Amino acid sequence: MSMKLVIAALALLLSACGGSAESLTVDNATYRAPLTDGGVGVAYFSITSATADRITGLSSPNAGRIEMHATVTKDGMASMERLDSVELPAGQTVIFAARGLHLMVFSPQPVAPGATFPIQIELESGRKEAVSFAQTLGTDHR
Ligand SMILES: [Cu+2]
Repeated sequence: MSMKLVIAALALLLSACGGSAESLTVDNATYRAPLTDGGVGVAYFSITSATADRITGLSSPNAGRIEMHATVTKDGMASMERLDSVELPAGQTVIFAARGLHLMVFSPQPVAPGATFPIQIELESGRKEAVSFAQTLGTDHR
């Protein structure tokens, strides 16, 4: 093989390993601890998957259970709906934020000041992303 061919093959390999087709980006991951013992924590984040996928599960070594909820307003009344999965259209950012999609964290362990709260996001494709959620203050979990 000539040196030119070797370089071309290497360039191909490098671009294949660039990972853009597989990329998953999580931003603005924040966690609000409950104010009282036995309360429920809430977590927000935004997520972008380069390929179409779905969030199918969430877990944390520091929580009993994590659910995905949507806040829906019907006739002026806000209520929450539990979601089994959330669609991630290819290349589109899906935002979990106040008064919209959110994570509810049941039986959370207390987090030390300045420490992060770990949550693993599981996708239908089998991908798993371990995310460190930064603590924020606040009480409105919707
Ligand atoms: Cu909720």
